[in-house]
Amino acid sequence: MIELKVSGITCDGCVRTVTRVVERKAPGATVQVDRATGIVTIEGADGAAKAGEIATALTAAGYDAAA
Ligand SMILES: [Cu+2]
Repeated sequence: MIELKVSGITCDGCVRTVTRVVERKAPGATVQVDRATGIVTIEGADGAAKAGEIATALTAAGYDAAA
């Protein structure tokens, strides 16, 4: 499981965008976005390299992400 702290998730549209970006990087994973805390939980994906790859993709999409 990967857990990322993501900033800039302000509405349901952001939740959908973040979910889509993560799913593209981690096909088949279960993505949960907590809008209040900015915690994104990715079940079915593991490892620091994958976490970094997802964080980079989220940052490119406009959402600062830290593993
Ligand atoms: Cu939004």
